[in-house]
Parts: sequence; C-alpha cells; structure tokens
Amino acid sequence: MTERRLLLATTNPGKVREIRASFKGLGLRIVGLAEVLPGLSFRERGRTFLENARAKSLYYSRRWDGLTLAEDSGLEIEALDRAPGVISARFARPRPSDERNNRKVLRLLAGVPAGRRRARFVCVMVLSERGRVIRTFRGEVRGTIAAEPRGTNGFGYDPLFFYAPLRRTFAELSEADKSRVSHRGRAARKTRAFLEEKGRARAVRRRALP
Ligand code: ITT
Repeated sequence: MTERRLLLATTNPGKVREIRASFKGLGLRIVGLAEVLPGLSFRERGRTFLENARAKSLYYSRRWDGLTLAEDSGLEIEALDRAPGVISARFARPRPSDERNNRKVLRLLAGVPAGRRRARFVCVMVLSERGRVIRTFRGEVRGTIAAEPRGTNGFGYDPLFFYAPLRRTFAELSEADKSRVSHRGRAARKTRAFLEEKGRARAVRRRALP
C-alpha cells in the first residue's frame, strides 16, 4: 500500500515546525515545497486570510498530485484598525523582517495604554487536492501587545503577543504550550481531526473493494 502524502505548502520555517508537530503520528508523509515543488513561489494578492489561503493552496495543488495544505495567518491589532492583518509578513516594507515588523508595531502603538492594546492572531488553513478545495479550517487567539519584546521562542510577532491566561508572551512559551492555545494549533487540530476521519473512510472503502 502506498503511503499517502501531504504537501505543507508554506515557505515559513516557523509554520512548518509547528504544523509538523501538530500532525505527528497522523500516518501521512508530510513533504515540503523544497522537496516536491522546488523553485516555485506564490504572490499573495488577497484582502482576507481566507482568500490568500485558498489561492495559495490551489496554486500548489494544481502542480502536484496529492493533498495540499496551505495557510494564511497574521496579527490583527484593534487600535490599528486590524493592521497588519494580511500583510503581517511584509509590514515593515521595503525590507521586512520579524525584528523590523515588531519594531514598527511598537512605534505605531507608542503611547497607547495597556487597556487599548488588544490583538488577535488568526490562521486559516485550506486543504485541497488537484485544484479543488476540500475543506477550510480557522483558528484564532486573543491577546494584547506588550510594551516591549519578551522571549526568544517562536517566530514573527511572538515576542510581542502577550497571552494573559498563561501570563507570558508567545515567545516565552514552549512550542507545545503555544500550540495548545495558538491560532495555528487550533486550526491544525481541526485539520487533523478531518484528515483522521478521511483516512478512516478511505480504509473502510478499501476493505469494501471486491
Ligand atoms: P507562506 O505564505 O509561505 O506560508 P508567510 O510567512 O509569508 O509564509 P503569511 O503570508 O501567512 O505567511 O504571513 C504570516 C505572518 O504573520 C508571519 O510571517 C508572521 O509575521 C505573522 N504570524 C503568523 N502566525 C504567527 C505566529 O504564530 N507567531 C508570530 N507571528 C505570526
């Protein structure tokens, strides 16, 4: 029996680490873009996480014969009218980096009091196969933007994202603890449950074959 493969269609190593951990033991071989579609890149143009995640997932799934999972995610800050949102990765143009993006957030929030620094992370995952969307999954988590970066784990805006129930920024959490509460962890668990169900249905169909 051939092992079923799932393409994790993201160029972000932080996402790859977290999603791989969430899918451990799932019984699918998880492959990355560099392995099966080297050299391809997708440019995001959508206005919502869903639009971007769908377009990304379909772009790669049309070029490869198997399950494809892409996700679009980002940080929405209430006091900034939900910026950076879909441009989270590219916020500090023209040369964005995690550090510059974080500095820009702090600059824009200078003088904004603790009570008005509410934010949320959003993650939309889209599972597709051969150019067709199979299902979408969403996760989000609420927090506040800290006055200064804290912690060295994770990636992106994690050092600024303060999660009150654990009294830590996401960059102060272990990967496992972050995953239990994060937008990506939540979306990944829904995706995993769906894939497990789909795997069971597939096994039943196989057994029913004459
Ligand atoms: P792909 O499109 O290749 O997946 P990307 O990093 O460009 O990689 P996005 O367009 O979805 O992906 O941008 C997501 C950005 O949102 C990411 O680069 C971070 O800046 C931020 N972000 C998302 N999830 C995060 C998390 O768990 N912790 C910190 N920052 C996060």
